[in-house]
Amino acid sequence: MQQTILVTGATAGFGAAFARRFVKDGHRVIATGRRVERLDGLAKELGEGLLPAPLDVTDAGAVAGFVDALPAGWREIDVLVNNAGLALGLGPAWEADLAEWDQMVATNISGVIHVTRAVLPGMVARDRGVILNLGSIAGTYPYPGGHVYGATKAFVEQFSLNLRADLVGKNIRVTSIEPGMVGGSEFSAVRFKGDEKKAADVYKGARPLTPEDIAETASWIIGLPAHMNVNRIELMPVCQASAPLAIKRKE
Ligand code: NDP
Ligand code: 8X3
Repeated sequence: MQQTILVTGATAGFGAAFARRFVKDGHRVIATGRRVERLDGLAKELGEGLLPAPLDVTDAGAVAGFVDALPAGWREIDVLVNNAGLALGLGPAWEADLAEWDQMVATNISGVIHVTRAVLPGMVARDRGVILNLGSIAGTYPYPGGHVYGATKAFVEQFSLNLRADLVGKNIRVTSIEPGMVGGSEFSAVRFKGDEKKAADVYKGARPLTPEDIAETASWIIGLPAHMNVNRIELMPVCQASAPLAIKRKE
C-alpha cells in the first residue's frame, strides 16, 4: 500500500537515499531540510512522488505549524523518519565548543521530539503509523570525542523505546535504527567542518555501510506485517566491531 512518508534531513546522505528508495518503492515522500536548492533538485529527479518542504527542525514554531501547512492530500503522514542530525567535533569534552554541544542537542534531541510531537497525534487519531528514529552505535558504545553526540543518540534510543510504552496496543510502530560506520554521506565533512582530509581518513582502508544500505533496512521495516515491531536494530559493516573496554595503564 502506498504510504505518505515524512523524511527530515533529506538533502544529503541517508535522507536523500531514503527519499529515492521510498519513491522507488511506490510511496510518496515529503522531503525536508534547510537547503532548499537540494530539495528542489530531488523534486526534479523524483517527480510528483516527492514534495519538497523546507524545514529547520530546530525551529520549534516552524515544526509546530508544519503539518497543517502541507498541501491538501499530504497531511496524513503514515511514516515519519526522524533522520536530521549531526555530530560536531571529535576533541575531548573539556575543550568542546558549548555552541556545538547546544546545536547537537537542538537538532538530535529537540528536533526529534518536536517533529514527533507534531506528527504523532494524527497517527494516533488514525491508529496507523511508523516512526523510524536514526540513532547510532554511538548511543550504545562510548568513544573518545563522542561525548554529547553519543549522549544524544542514547536519548534517541530511549525515546523510541519509551514511545513504544505509550503506544502499546495501537497500530503504530517505532524503531530505533542504530548504524555504525556509514560512508557516502556528509556526516564526517560536517563533523570536521569541511576538512576533507580528516573526513576521508575516517573511512580510509575500510568498506563502510552506505546510505543505500540504511534505506534498504528502512524499506524492509516499513514493509513488515503491521503487527511486527522492530524495537531497535544495530548495523555495522563487517570491518567494524564494538571495541574491547579500554584500560589506560601507567607507563
Ligand atoms: P548528512 O550530514 O549527510 O545528512 C544530515 C542531514 O540532516 C542533512 O540533510 C541536513 O540537511 C539535515 N539537517 C542537519 N541539521 C538540520 C536542521 N537543523 N534541520 C533540518 N535538517 C537538518 O548525515 P547522514 O546522512 O550520515 O546522517 C543522517 C542521520 O544518521 C543523522 O541523524 C546521523 O547522526 C545518523 N547516523 C549517521 C551515521 C554515519 O556514519 N553517517 C551512523 C549512524 C547514525 P540541511 O543541512 O540541508 O538542513
Ligand atoms: C555515526 C557513527 O561511530 O561515527 O553515528 O559515531 S559514529
